[in-house]
Amino acid sequence: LNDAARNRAYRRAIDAAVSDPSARVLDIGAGTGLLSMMSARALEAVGGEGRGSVSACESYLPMGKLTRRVLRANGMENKVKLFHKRSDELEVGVELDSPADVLVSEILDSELLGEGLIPTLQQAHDSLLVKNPKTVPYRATTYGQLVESPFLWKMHDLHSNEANAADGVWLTPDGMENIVSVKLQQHAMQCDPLEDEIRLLSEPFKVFEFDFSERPESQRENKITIKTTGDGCVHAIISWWVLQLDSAGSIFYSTAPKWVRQSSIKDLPRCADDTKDWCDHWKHCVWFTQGRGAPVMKDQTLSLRASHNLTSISYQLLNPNDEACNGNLKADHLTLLPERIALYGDIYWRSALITAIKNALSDRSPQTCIVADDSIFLALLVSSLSPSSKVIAMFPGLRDKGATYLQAVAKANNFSMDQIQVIGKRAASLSTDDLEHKKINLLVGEPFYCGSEGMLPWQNLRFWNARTLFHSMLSEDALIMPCKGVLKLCAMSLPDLWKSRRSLKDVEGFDHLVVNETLGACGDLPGEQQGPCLPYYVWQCGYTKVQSNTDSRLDA
Ligand SMILES: *[C@@H]1O[C@H](CO)[C@@H](O)[C@H](O)[C@H]1NC(C)=O
Ligand SMILES: *[C@@H]1O[C@H](CO)[C@@H](O)[C@H](O)[C@H]1NC(C)=O
Ligand SMILES: CC(=O)N[C@H]1CO[C@H](CO)[C@@H](O)[C@@H]1O
Repeated sequence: LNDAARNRAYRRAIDAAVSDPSARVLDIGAGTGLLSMMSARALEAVGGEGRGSVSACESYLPMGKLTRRVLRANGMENKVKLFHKRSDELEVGVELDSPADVLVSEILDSELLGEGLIPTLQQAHDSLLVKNPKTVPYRATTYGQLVESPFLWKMHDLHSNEANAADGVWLTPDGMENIVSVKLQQHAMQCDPLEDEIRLLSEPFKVFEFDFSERPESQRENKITIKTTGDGCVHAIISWWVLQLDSAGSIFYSTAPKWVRQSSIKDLPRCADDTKDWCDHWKHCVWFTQGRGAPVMKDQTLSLRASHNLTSISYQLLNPNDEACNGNLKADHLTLLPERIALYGDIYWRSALITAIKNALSDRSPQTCIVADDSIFLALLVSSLSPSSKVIAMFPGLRDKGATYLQAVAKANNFSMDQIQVIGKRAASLSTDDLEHKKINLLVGEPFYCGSEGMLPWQNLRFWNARTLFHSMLSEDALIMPCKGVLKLCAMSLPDLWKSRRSLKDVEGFDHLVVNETLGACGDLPGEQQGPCLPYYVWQCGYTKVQSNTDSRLDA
């Protein structure tokens, strides 16, 4: 809603599409009702009041209530018919008097398809729309570009990075290179901050086109021939999309990276105007190529197979050098987020943990060690460094998958599963029976809780909570690692992020004051509604500047 370029583009395209006074407009996924109100206003402008109609559906009830408040605030409650339903629960003859001849919608995510664009369009074309309806947007096109980027490589190739660390610990032993990996999917990420680190290895290429005025196929495949523009190693495919909003082809909106928006490559429509703001709601997508990536030479011709199903687009580089990617992942396979793969391959982080555990084990041999969290790294490390210890892995998130994984890598790391017990429950459910009435000598954690990724940093104080719960089971000289947590704060200027979340007033002529409390906007709000705490990687926040010293701390 704060994306003025998007709003303006929709407004212009809706004004162009709603040209017939008897138009029946359908808005799927109404949100605050902005597109419906734009349609109702366009209808009035062509004298369609009382003749045409605007119907909207919003299935998420709290949002639907907000839609109603916004409609009321703008005197539109009688001009837009709102249904708290999914579009596939609407019927012509029940909610709709007749099939709609204009479809307006904005159900797009960074990857384009993730919010169900295809099934929604299919059902709308089958049941809710006339033949050859007008649609806003008119068309979406996805693009990709081959890049070399050590930063992105570290986010998925754990095996090679672990080999470089040469510390003898193998989360991904030889022959099991993919046993810990990122999900084989597009990962939404702001790529502009990587601009100086990325080497482009091809021009942007077109991947798929989606015409909203036709019933889309459920799946398609496209074999793309790409000429490389430099020597290097293809670590990833970065992709984005461009919307053509009007049928005439004069209104565009693009989520392309900065380097594409700034160069004027022919065939690539530029943004309607180049004032597009940084945005948090649509990022670029990164598809990691397998393993070390595909080495290429300048002017080489590569084949890329792109395919999509109902909800996502995937790629396969058909290159003799590309390490074959085995789609059939085994049961012992673990998928982690790219940021965690990068951490597990980080030589400094590894050596800090290895040193801490070696120190803890040096002056005695602990009999009972608890891994309080989901750390496969620590479970493997303690077992392998101290064969005489009993290791109890809580693995509250990984559970059996964690046990199966440890079993698979045990031999390569020289430990035996006999010394490991995986509990697979929360800390509170550990009993003295599990410990065979022995005391805990070593309590460790990274901390890492599977499923808590992307939460606020203090969620990791859960380790402290576990330590408190285990208190009576700890031996007198028990060692706890980490022994201390320091939560640091600093004030920052984040103008891009702030702008993208600032409270709303007028959006293309429609009063949105009523939404800012519900949607949790920043700025100008009374006291405690101000400053919602949201988890973000700072490097993903656009422009940033540190505004205070970084020594402010809260000790735990
Ligand atoms: C589409 O493909 C992705 C990636 O291959 C897969 O994860 C997803 O389950 C598939 N979705 C459907 C609806 O088939
Ligand atoms: C593996 O563990 C055994 C038994 O503790 C030990 O004798 C051996 O040296 C270890 N091997 C390696 C390569 O660490
Ligand atoms: C800054 C701003 O527009 N604040 C508004 C947020 O929403 C409340 C409730 O509708 C309004 O009273 C504020 O004026």
